[in-house]
Amino acid sequence: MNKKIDELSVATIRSLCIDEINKANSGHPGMALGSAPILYTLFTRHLVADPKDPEWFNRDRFVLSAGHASALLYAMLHLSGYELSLDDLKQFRQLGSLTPGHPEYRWTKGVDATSGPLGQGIAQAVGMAMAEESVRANYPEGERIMNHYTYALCGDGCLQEGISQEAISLAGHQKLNKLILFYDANQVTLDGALDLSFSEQVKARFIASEWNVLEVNDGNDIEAIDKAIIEAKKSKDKPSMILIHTVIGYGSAKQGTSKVHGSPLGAEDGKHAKVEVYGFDHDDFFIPEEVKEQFQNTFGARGQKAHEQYNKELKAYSEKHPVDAERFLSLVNLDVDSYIPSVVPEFVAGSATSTRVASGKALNAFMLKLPNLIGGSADVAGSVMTKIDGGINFEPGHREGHNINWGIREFAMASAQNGMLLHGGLRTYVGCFAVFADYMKAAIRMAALSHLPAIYLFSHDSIAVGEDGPTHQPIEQLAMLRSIPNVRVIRPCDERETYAAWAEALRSKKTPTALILSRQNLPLLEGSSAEGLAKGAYVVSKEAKKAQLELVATGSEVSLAVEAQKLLKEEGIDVRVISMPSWELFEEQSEEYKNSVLSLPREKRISVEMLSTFGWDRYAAYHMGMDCFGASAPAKDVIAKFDFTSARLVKLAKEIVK
Ligand SMILES: Cc1ncc(C[n+]2csc(CCOP(=O)(O)OP(=O)(O)O)c2C)c(N)n1
Repeated sequence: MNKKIDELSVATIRSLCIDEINKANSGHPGMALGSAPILYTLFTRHLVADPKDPEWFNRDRFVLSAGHASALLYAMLHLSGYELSLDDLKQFRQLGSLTPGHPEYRWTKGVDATSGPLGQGIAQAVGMAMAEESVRANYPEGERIMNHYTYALCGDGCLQEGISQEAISLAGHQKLNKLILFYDANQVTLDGALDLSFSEQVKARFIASEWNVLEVNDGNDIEAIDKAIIEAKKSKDKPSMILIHTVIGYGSAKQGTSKVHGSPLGAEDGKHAKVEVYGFDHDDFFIPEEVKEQFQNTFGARGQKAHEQYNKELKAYSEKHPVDAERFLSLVNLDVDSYIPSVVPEFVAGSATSTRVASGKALNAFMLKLPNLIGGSADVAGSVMTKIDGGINFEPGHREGHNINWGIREFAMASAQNGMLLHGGLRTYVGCFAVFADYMKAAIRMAALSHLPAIYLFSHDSIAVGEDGPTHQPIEQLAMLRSIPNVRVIRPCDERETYAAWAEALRSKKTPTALILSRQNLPLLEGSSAEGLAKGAYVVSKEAKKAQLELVATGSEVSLAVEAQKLLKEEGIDVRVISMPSWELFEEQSEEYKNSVLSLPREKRISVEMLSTFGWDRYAAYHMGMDCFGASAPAKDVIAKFDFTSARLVKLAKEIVK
């Protein structure tokens, strides 16, 4: 090991960080400067990835959980030979640049995860490590095609967030020994010293969560960091946390204080740090040739060699296991269409099933065809119907299992699902009661922002939950989900629509889907249609001659609207019933189609959904919904209390027609 080149390289990285942030006059130098030796050691001595093929499937994954230290990641990616030029670094945080404020997946090559909302990166890394295990275990001799580490870097902030503990606890339980987390312990956060708000024994917490814990006393000691990583890689049955004592803003006159957390050093302090502390007296954005060579000779050469070796191995593997290799490649490329049956099964006329049970059946039907489907729930598998029948649990010793017991950790579950999808090779789903979608909201937003086809199964979708009462009865959750860009919400009305909703969710490549499922039985509707569901809304029960009104309903309320239609007919009022399981799918249709379904003016339309009416104004002028919390009682009594009946709908319709 050449100490001189190590020091020069770290000085270069730190100087680049200072320059990026100074030029942008915005950014977070604190952690970037403190953590530079950690990432330098990781990239030049351990991380296996190929900058020429950033998506290479068997690369090590790296998540910058402390996404605010993005300037450091960009400097690393540039030096490591990714498609990120010096000009890109000079455009740090500018409109349209490849170097946005926080790292964005699918935007900057080499960025393995979108990060910045603190804590979520840890859970994403846990998901990646789970995916790595799952993919490997689901192929014969899987270690030949899937075998890598997952690394993440977090700070004090990530570990203060509650999600970190959910994720850490899960990772320890799952014995994810190929997960290595660096903790930049600089004892400072945005507002000041960490002891203003934190006095936890972090090491003890990790040990209690069944992690392997290592410590490096000097964050500038590259050999010590290297040694810790070597040790961590030897762990056989525990994830590893390497606690590294660093100095925030190392080199700045303000080092060690929160003043350097999120403000540029400025020219004077920048020069002081570079020249006086790092011994680096060069123009801004200067990179010495030796440093470029160092990265090529270490990170670059290692990645290239490993990738070439992998390609040979994959070729040999394909010869020995042609069918598995083909499956592997198509699933890695999210090429799942051929695995999704296009024929919709026959359903029993006159039957009634809750859509949660229908979802469980659909899941099991798809599972038989789609071999990489994996998921589970936050301890409500028996209620949300998330189990694969006869399937085994994903657990240490049974990584081939497809049923994940996430435990009661909704936020980490949703965030780790993001990690699994970022990793790739799998289709995933997670489930819980609809009311707890709130616990997952920030992770759902991240899925949407990261263009991940996550699937959420949200059951117990209205006040019809009954006895569990208002704490468990969703009201505003659908409005929340519908308000997130790039999220598809589907609330099917019966078994047929539920099956179709699952197919839609599985076909999605870049959009998360939330399936909203009932606890109570819903009749199979004569007019329900899989093609209609795919279009988001359709006429489920036509008017007799000329509609005077349109009833637009979703999920459990579609059958209620059909019943009201019959009653209205007896009173000489002709209405059309529209099933509208998904606003988002409907909005993707042509104007012509939309106008053919919603044919009357908005003033002649009633929305019917046993949830908040918030947002329904776009489609209807009148609403039958729930704009208050529910109540605890048997479902029929709750529904009676809030008068969610066809009689009320008939009354409202008559008033409007009058
Ligand atoms: C969920 C969330 N809350 C708040 C923030 C704003 N924020 C960004 S960095 C930071 C302080 C983080 O402290 P630490 O991890 O110690 O980072 P350092 O100060 O060492 O850069 C805060 C509060 C955020 N990005 N995410």
